[in-house]
Amino acid sequence: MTRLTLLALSFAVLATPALAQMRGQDPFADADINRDGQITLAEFQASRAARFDRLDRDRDGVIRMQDFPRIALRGDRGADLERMISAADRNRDGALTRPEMLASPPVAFAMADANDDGVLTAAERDAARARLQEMRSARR
Ligand SMILES: [Ca+2]
Ligand SMILES: [Ca+2]
Ligand SMILES: [Ca+2]
Repeated sequence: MTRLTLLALSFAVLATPALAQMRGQDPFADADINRDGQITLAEFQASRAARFDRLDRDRDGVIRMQDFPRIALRGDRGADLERMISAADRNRDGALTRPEMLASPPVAFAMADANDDGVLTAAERDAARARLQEMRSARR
């Protein structure tokens, strides 16, 4: 897989209407937990755990395609969610557990961390968002 494909995958779930309550389509929106303007890997992982909890709407500890109403999964969006689940679903049972999600590589973080110092600055996040916009418009 190309790096761009991996980035697209990691952003994919954010495009689902089931996540409409989340801010926009920005995987870093809620990640700066201590509000110092930078996102560490630990903060990013914590925000992924929170995202899992939001996706696991019936609180059974797993995310499945069946958790989402069909209307939320029309067209590309269903495919995007399916790709996200299968990318992290280590034991291939079609369900994504919290440990599975947290154990999957933090691709969005790695892609955005341009200088590989383990911290995302605002500038690095802006650059990642710009790349995402480019990919989205290229897909249309
Ligand atoms: Ca921070
Ligand atoms: Ca699984
Ligand atoms: Ca960095």
